[in-house]
Amino acid sequence: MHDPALFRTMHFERFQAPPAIFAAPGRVNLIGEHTDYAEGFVMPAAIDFATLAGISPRTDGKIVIYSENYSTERTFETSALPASAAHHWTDYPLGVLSILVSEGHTIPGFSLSLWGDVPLGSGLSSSAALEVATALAVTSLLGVTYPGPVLARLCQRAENEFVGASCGIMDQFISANGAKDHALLLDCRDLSFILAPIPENVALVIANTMVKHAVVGGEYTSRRAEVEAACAVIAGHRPEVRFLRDATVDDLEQWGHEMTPNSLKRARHVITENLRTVAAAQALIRGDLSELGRLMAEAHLSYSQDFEASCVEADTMVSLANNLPGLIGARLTGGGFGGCTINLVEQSQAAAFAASLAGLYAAQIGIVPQVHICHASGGAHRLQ
Ligand code: GAF
Repeated sequence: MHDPALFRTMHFERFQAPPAIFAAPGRVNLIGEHTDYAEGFVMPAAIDFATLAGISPRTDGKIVIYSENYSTERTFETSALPASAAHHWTDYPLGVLSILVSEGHTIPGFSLSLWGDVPLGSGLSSSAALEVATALAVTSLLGVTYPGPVLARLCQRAENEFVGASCGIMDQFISANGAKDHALLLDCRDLSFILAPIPENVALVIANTMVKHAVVGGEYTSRRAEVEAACAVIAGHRPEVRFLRDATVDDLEQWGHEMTPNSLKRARHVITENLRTVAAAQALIRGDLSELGRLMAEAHLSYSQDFEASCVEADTMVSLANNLPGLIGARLTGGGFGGCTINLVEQSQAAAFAASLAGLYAAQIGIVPQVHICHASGGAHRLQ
């Protein structure tokens, strides 16, 4: 189904109408974890795994959504769209529709086909890819074009307000605005960004621990609450601190004793991670790969020890990578508690690195991991 022509044929045969087709990528985050909702910095790249959305209009007042991945079709009436999540994959496209309605749009009938190869539950933003692909498809039908950052914010709202996941802006932003061969340093306060070229001789090797990751509920949400509690303590003394983005390590030294031990550690991760992320972007831009690798290693330790968002499998994947030839830097990427590690690896060594890492991990953990050699890709777009 990688072939858009096959996807077009599939849609046509099912719905007897030619689709307009849109693609939105997943992402890998090089550094800057759990900093987005603290209005801090992140540096993700879009990757060459994506969701395709094919759309054609209908005249019977129905919205029919078909997922090729789940081989399932669901039908809704435009006059009675669900108002809340049903804990089903359709929550993501329906969430986008719900936000578009809240923006004043009237949703017409349409047929929507979906297919994606972003591994699910792996921390590579399959949900954001689905939301952004759907949003591009539906807005094209409406004849509306939103700038990438605005589209990303609408999709984040779909996830926050409809799906019920308290994620930040990173995943939707990079899916909508990624640039081929570049990482993107995003300031999550004002959504300004700069692109940092990834040198041609550097591969993004993504190693899946095969431990499932989820943003809805659970540890992601409790970490976010601990971060916000730490911020509230500092804001009690310095009201100008609205998010941990505004706080410093000195603040923790002064007022950390008023926080729970966990909140203090979570805040230390977020505050130092913001500094590391900006420094990492500068290192990448000036081509200082050894400094970038050092910052990624430090970020992993902070994520594992202070934020406690890693797991035995991810720590093992990172420490095995650290001993392999060609490694520039390795860390757990994404929301945490499983998912994938990102390994920046010299391109010439990438295939051997991937094979060795998979073998060592399988021998030590007893699970065969998926290891992908990826490239930074462009953001969401219409396919011709
Ligand atoms: C998940 C969330 F969706 C992002 O907003 C971000 O917080 C990330 O975890 C952690 O950096 O991907």
